[in-house]
Amino acid sequence: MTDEREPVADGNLILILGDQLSRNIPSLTDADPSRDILLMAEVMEEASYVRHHKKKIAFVFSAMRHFAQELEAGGWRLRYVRLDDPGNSGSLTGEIDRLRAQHPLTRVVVTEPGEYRLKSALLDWAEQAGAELDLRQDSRFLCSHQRFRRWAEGRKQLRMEYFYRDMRRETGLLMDGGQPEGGKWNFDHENRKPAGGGLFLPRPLQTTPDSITEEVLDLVDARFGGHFGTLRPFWFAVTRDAALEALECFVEEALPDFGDYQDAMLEGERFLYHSVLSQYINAGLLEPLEVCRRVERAYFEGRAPLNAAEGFIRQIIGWREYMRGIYWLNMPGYTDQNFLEAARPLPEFYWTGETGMACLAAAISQTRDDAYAHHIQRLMVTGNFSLLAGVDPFQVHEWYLAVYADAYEWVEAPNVIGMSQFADGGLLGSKPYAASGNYINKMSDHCAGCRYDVKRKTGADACPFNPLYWDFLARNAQKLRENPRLRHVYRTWDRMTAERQNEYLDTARKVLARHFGE
Ligand code: FAD
Ligand code: DLZ
Ligand code: SF4
Repeated sequence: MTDEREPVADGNLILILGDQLSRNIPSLTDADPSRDILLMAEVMEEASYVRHHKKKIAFVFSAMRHFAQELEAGGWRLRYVRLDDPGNSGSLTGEIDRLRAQHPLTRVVVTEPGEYRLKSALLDWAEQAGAELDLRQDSRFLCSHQRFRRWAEGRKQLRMEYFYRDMRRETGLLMDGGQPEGGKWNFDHENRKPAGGGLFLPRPLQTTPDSITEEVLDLVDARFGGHFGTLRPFWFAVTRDAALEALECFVEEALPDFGDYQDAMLEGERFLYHSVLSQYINAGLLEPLEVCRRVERAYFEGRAPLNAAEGFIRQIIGWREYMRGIYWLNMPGYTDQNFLEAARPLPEFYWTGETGMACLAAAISQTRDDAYAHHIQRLMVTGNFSLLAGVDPFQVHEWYLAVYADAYEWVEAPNVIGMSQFADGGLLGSKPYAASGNYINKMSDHCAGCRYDVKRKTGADACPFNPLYWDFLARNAQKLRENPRLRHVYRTWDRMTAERQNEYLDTARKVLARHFGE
């Protein structure tokens, strides 16, 4: 897949990143196949800036190789650099240099990288090399950085709901003239059903690896064997066609119940009614808007209820766009925030799943096996535990960035630093997502099989989330007590006897000692 034809000087060098696997990216739309040379490169720097899950690396490399094959079949001049190619420089800028040494192309065209880190590296490189770098806005997103900045300017508080309504108006999705379909913007109060036994549980589409993927799996096994996660069985889609099949499978089988059971968790059921499409959308195999239009169509054809279609579309044109806006508005520096001054190290069991807490063991072991956990597991189980225990948010952020197949900093960091760990002090969310074991018990069946007792608040058998919840509130009272959404819980704390408070704090101390060796 290496272009060895005559040197070219008058075209552009177009760099396509591993999460830009779409023909609609702006760096390709006006490209000239007869003059321009495309560059795609598997490089150690991208594969190891965090120790990505093995399945994530395999997914990205295999999807890159399949996309490169499509481009070549479409007549493009493409240099594809494999990780183990002799001479691979190890970095994307190094690969640009190597290609320019052979073809003295003056202009480098790139669709803007999703991560600040890589955008800065490319800008630094261009300055040092004296090269012309044409960075183009990523048109796969609905809201540009400028547009988000304008929206945010002058607002005392940034809240997703108002941003989302603008996106609905702008896209026309689920709109009835100027009004939201069904008369309401948001049907979330219908979306909090716990799952029970006897439900029909669909499975996301599972694809059998072809020879390209098998070769990548062997490479990942050999080169990244020490990284977190189980590599085989590998079942992700790695082409646009297969990702479209996965979308159809979701719309047909899971979408109708997506809304009702969005917050539910069930032992042994990893996906419930979630779409498991985020890795495909983030890598470019699916376009966010086409996914939303498909879901809207299912609603108008009577194949999915409004609470499901609206809930799903809100996640994409609302949360996903909003998270990206927050990230670029606050970088650099957003990932270093630590409003609650949390300083404990990430517990070892986040890497092994070896813990007696059944909810955490389930979330972490499926993360290890599938590089996937759904939103409520990420937010209310692994995220909630590290928040309550006071784990350093940067370590939590690095864990999330490494372990999920859909993890890129632009979407992961606002979810972790902002939404889950409240490390930005409330820029993104109005209160911390802190909860005792009661929430997990209500939304899941994990507690029934747990060695801890969710009903016990203190003592050796108490569910650790219970004492940690009060310890978190007591520890952070100075910073959180005046939060209007927490006043009632502080009133409950204040009404407890000093003896009861001490029982909570004492049990919390023992839990922390057990997990952090304090
Ligand atoms: P579904 O439940 O089927 O939702 C549909 C789609 O909506 C998703 O595919 C995704 O594109 C979008 N979406 C839903 N929630 C969010 C959200 N909060 N932010 C952005 N998009 C959203 N999502 C990532 O894509 N990458 C991450 O690295 C990531 N890290 C997260 C870390 C934490 C602590 C939390 C709480 C959430 C994180 N999310 C992340 C958001 C969300 O959990 C995942 O998008 C979702 O679980 C992916 O599974 P799914 O495709 O089955 O989603
Ligand atoms: C995630 C990833 C990995 C594992 N490897 C590569 C790679 O070798 N080459 C590449 O171009 N992209 C890779 N990616 C995706 C990039 O990390 C991603 O483009 C940046 O983080 C910007 O979002
Ligand atoms: Fe999790 Fe507590 Fe329930 Fe155990 S009892 S599963 S630790 S919430």
